[in-house]
Amino acid sequence: MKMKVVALAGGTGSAKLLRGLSRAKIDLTVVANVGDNFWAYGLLVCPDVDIAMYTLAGIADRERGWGIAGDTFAVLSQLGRLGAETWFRLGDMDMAASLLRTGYLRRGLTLTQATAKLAERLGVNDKILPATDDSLQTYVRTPRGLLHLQEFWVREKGRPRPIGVEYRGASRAKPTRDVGEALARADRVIVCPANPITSIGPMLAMRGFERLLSRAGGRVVALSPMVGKKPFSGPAGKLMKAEGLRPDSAGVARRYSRFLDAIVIDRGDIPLAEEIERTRVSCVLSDTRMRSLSDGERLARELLRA
Ligand code: FO1
Repeated sequence: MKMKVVALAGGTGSAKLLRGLSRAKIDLTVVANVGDNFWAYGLLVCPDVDIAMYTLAGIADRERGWGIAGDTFAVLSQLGRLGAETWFRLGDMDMAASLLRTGYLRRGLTLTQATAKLAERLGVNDKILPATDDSLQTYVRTPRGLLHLQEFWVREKGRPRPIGVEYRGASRAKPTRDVGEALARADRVIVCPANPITSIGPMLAMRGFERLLSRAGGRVVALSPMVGKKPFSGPAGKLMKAEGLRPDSAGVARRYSRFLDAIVIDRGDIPLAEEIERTRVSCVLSDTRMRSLSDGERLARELLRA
């Protein structure tokens, strides 16, 4: 019997590890963040669901970290000509998934069902589950007001000073039954190297999600997204500070300490190991930077053993 592994995933950093995990001989279920979901051009775009789907289908644009390799932007150009704002660069092929998804949702399918249909058509063998079927979106509080995560990160290029984060809808959103069942059955839960505030944070903000993790079948193990005070990608450091967390692997371990059994951190962060272990999270040292597919495969193996 294959080991049942559930990976909690966000965007770019997570995708690199998912590529490695998909090559291990495991039964993989990805629980994807929905806090980045964004209505653009009348369509629901689900960046973290889609990057997981494109990665596992082998068509992701790995360089950019989002969208489909070789995509074009003809529709976006025409949208611009017609007067739309085009700062959110949704590619032509990428748009196809959002078009169908929006249609499925209008016909009454859940996001989970819509995702399963799209992933199947793309030949994905692993399971991809949105963390919730309810509306849950991340907003960043800044001196210029409240900005949706995509407005903060893409339109404003992460420049406004974040003061805090709001997970809109979190008090009503519930993890889906599929997510609950996958976690209960899991032999191992892996928290991908994702932004703890904007990628994993929305999941943890849902009532009951941390309890599901604490009761998960197997050990819960994270790969830290931080090396020193820098994240692999994105605005994790700034947002961790805004939320009162130290922007390093010890801050990540502290945020997850209620449910985490072990964390893999970079060898360069060895001075943090003792502090992490004091939170009763065991610490494994490794080379955590993923420069190649083989780094992702090696880290996947280490996480399955940790
Ligand atoms: N990121 C950008 O930096 N610029 C973009 O124009 C952009 C468009 C985009 C379209 C679809 C999609 O699924 C993702 C897209 N992203 C873009 C990535 C996205 O903003 C974030 O990196 C993720 O939300 C973080 O996980």
